[in-house]
Amino acid sequence: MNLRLFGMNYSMWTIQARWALDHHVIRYKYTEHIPMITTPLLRIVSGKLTGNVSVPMLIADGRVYDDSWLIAAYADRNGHREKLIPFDKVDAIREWHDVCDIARKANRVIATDATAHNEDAKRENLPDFFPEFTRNVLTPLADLGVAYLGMKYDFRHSIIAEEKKKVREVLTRVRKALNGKKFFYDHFTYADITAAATLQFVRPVSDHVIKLKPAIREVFTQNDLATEFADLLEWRDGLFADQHPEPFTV
Ligand SMILES: N[C@@H](CCC(=O)N[C@@H](CS)C(=O)NCC(=O)O)C(=O)O
Repeated sequence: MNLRLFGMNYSMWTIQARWALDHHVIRYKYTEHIPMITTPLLRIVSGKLTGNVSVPMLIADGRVYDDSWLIAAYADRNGHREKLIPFDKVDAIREWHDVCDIARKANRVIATDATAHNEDAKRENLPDFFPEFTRNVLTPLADLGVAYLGMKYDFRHSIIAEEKKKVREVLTRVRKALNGKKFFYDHFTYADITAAATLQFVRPVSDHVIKLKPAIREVFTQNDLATEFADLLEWRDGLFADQHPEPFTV
């Protein structure tokens, strides 16, 4: 079977989709999406010529799965390892996906804002095919990228403190539900994956698992929340060590 996954290797949504596929040892050809630049390619492969297209996007059996939840469900239907979304917990786990999505979206606002104020991160964000000597003159392009994301997700006027409050509320719920345990439920499920992926933009997981350029790592790190939720970061690192010790293949 020929599976193709489009994603952004650092993105919280891509991480959770890939983790679900990897859990079930489902192989796929991975293509890195570069906002604006590979959008036409996404449109062609998905047949979605207008409206928003987003990653992760899985093309399997001639079908398009353009949402991390749908990809996790696909992995569960087609894989043979323990279910990540067991039938008796679909609603509860979907709720964790939605609750964590609030924090992921807030994290995206915070990280994009941090990128807008960090020239090195903007330079590092430029696609790799631009040679080093062109990068300084190309930062306006990176600015355009930041403005594009701002427009797409309409967060030009968001206030960072309010976004942090949303993340804090979600992480407090996660902490309460985990209550010092290894998993949300009696075994590893997608609820653990979705919460762990959300923490990528509080403090990214080690370079060994997902390699990031230094300034990008910096703008994805929120020192205040990382200190406040150090216990959850420790849990997340343990979960990766246990359940996804190998790097995500690029
Ligand atoms: N509902 C989607 C949301 C995915 C999403 O927001 N993807 C963003 C990642 S930051 C995206 O595709 N951005 C690419 C672009 O704007 O071109 C899911 O859960 O998979």
